This record gives sequence, structure tokens and C-alpha cells, in this order.
Amino acid sequence: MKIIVAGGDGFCGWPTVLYLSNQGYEVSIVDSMVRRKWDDELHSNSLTPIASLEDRVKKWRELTGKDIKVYIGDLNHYDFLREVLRQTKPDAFVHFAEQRSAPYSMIDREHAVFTQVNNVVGTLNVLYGIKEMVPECHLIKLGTMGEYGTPNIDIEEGYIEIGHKGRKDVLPYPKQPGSMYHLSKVHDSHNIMFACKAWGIRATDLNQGVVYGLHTDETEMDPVLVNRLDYDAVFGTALNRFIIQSAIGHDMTVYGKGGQTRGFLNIKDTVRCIEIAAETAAKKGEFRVFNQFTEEFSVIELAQKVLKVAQQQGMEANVSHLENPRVELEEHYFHAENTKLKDLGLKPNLLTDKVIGEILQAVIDYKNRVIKENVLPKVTWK
Ligand code: NAD
Ligand code: USQ
Repeated sequence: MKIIVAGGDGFCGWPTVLYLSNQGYEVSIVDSMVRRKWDDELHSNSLTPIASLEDRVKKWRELTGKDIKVYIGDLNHYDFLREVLRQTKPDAFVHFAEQRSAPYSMIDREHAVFTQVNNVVGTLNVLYGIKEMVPECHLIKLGTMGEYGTPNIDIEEGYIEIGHKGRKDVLPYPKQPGSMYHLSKVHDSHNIMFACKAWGIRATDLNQGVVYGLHTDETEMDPVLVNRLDYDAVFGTALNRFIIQSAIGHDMTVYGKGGQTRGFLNIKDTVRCIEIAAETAAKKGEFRVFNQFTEEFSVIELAQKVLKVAQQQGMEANVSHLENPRVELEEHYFHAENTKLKDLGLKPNLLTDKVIGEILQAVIDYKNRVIKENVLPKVTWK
């Protein structure tokens, strides 16, 4: 199967590229390399020293004999995308290539506008490109659990049956996203749903939870293949940040009360979910939605889990409650369905003390690369 991974230089994309290549897929990467530029803009860095994409792909070929094609360019440039689709004729298009940080999208008007244009226009171009060049291609789009927000009822997988004034219908689940970034994903979902209906495109929207971890079997094969890992307050995400904070002796930064509950999954499960989606393509005209996470935790629960493991390893870890820079509920009901991927064969890697301990050990090697000024949050929602 020929598969494009857009955003294939990023945290989720790179391990996915290697995993799919290892499984025998013919993989092409599309990436504008803009994520590396945002590090420069924010005076930040990946905790791990990441090789250039050219060196990454070269090392993979040396180790496995497998070729990965690379197309450097922006999904917002339609002519470029069209040409890539013409040359590669993919069976599936995995779309990771967006600005994915909620705090980055909330810096100011410019960053909000950039995020929504980059994400919404990029996805629109992908939809038009599929329609025009490869109408049978299956779009596998990364959405987010944050599209749903935190309603006081169970969250279904994409759709909910609603009874109203004696009539019933199955409708898209209500969306209450919590940042300009999360909103961009909602806009994408609506655009994709419409394109499926209007043009018969086949699409899977993967509403992914927060991803944690660093290594997969493939990225561990050689230091040149190491994955990027974000720890700063703009791109770093909850569990990874807490583990890295413990490794450098920084208090874990729980925002507010810490009752914010989210879905989480290991990066090792992200790559497998993409394979499952690719192997079971959506039907023509179908807009399929999967909730892609394996477990639910509150932020304070995560901090306490890390605290326990760090203390067992003799580290001086601590939990701090900071004033919450975001506008969000800090105590709320949260229960989301996540059976569809498991029904299709996902065997979750759950968050045990052993797993936390392994990530902690892996990050300790790089702890001197942390730029300490980037750890505390500076971007606020108000
Ligand atoms: P990332 O920032 O590490 O990687 C995104 C990649 O896309 C980068 O390499 C970047 O250069 C590229 N990119 C961005 N805009 C582009 C454009 N217009 N054209 C071409 N390339 C572009 O992000 P990630 O953590 O790997 O996330 C990947 C996807 O998964 C995103 O869509 C994100 O919203 C979604 N997601 C991530 C998480 C998470 O916890 N990391 C959770 C849920 C959903
Ligand atoms: N949080 C803390 N302390 C921190 C960092 C975060 O308490 O140091 C809290 C936040 O306030 C929030 C929760 O942890 O309540 C999650 O924040 P996050 O930064 O880990 O995740 P989020 O901003 O939601 O975004 C991340 C990815 C995004 C993806 C999303 C999945 O960056 O691309 O879409 O996770 S989800 O959260 O399910 O929408």
C-alpha cells in the first residue's frame, strides 16, 4: 500500500513513518519543516537532539534497506500538494501536518490566525487534492479529543443519537473546544464531513488524546532515529512535561486544581492506530470517527503517579499547583467511549509505573539540554 504521511518529521509523524515502513508500506513524507522553525521562534528545542530529516531517512535506509521518499513543502501550497499526489498516487493520506499547540494558538491574534489558516486551509487543500487527483485515496486525519470539550455527559465516538420533540436523529457530537487550536480541528472535521458527503471521499477522523512517551521500537534502533520530545510550556504536553520536570528537579506544574481529565495514549499506540485505520479503510463517502486514546487521567493523578516513581528512583520530585493560565474547568465529569479501535485490534500499552520509569530513565540522558526559562507557562488565555 502506498501511503503519504504529512507531518512525517514531527513527534507523532516520524515514529509512524518508521513503523509503517517497517511493516512494508511504501511511505512518502510531506513536511514543510515548520515545526523546527517554531523552536527557533520560541528559543526552545526538542529535549532530544534530532537529526536532519535527510540524515534520519538515510540512516533508516542503511539499517533496513527500506526507502522513504521525502517531499519538503507546505500543504497550504496547492500546486505543490497536487504535484506530490500526481507523483505518488497514494492509497492513504495520513494527515498530521498542523500547528498542534493550544498555547501557541493563544499567544496573540497573529498566532491564532496563523494556526487556523495553516490547519484549515491545509486540510481543505488535501480534500480538494484527493478529489481532483486520487478520489479513491483514504484520508486519515488527526483530530483531537479536545474537539468535544468537557460536557457533563458521556462522550461518544463522533456521533450521538438525539431525541427532540418526538423525533430522533444521529448527529455529530456537540463540540466545545478550549483553544483556537482545538477550534481549528473542529473546523477541519466539519469540512471533511461535508467533502465526504458532497464528493464521496472516504475519511477517518482520529480524535486523539494527549500522547506521551518518546521511543518506539523503530526510533530506538539508532540515535539518529530518535524522536523529538517537547518539554516547554508551549509545545510540551502534560505527562511528558511532568516526567521531564522530575528528571531536572523542577516542581511538576499542575495548572489550578488539577482535576482536568483527558484521554491519554502511548506513542507506541499512536503508530498502531494509524495502521489499523489504514488497513480498514472508510467506505466511499463515509466520515468515520474514532476516539483514539487508551486511558483517562486527571492532571493531578498523573503528577502523583510520576511523583511516586520518581521518589522510588531516589529523585527529589514535587508537585506545585500554579495559577491556571488557561480558561478550562478544573473539576468536571469526563467519560469518553473508545471501543472502535480496540474492536479493530488495538492492544493498548497502558500507563504502569514501569512505563513511567522507562520514560524517566530515557529522558535523564538529555536533561542538560533543557532550557529552564521555557518550563513555566507564559501564555495565558485571557
Ligand atoms: P508536531 O508539531 O511534532 O508535528 C507536526 C508536523 O507537521 C511538523 O513536522 C510540522 O513541520 C508539520 N507541519 C505543520 N504544518 C504544516 C503544513 N502546513 N504543511 C506541511 N507540514 C506541516 O505535532 P505532533 O505532536 O506530531 O502532532 C501531529 C498531529 O497529531 C497534529 O495534527 C496534532 O493536532 C495531532 N495530535 C497530537 C497530539 C499530541 O499529544 N502530540 C494529541 C492529539 C492530536
Ligand atoms: N496541564 C497542566 N500542566 C502542564 C501542562 C498542561 O496542568 O504543565 C493541563 C492543561 O491545563 C490541560 C491538560 O493538562 O488541562 C492537557 O494539556 P496539554 O498541554 O497536555 O494538552 P492540550 O493543550 O490539550 O494539547 C495536547 C496536544 C494537542 C492535542 C491534545 C489532545 O498538544 O495537539 O490535540 O493534547 S486533547 O487534550 O485530548 O485535546
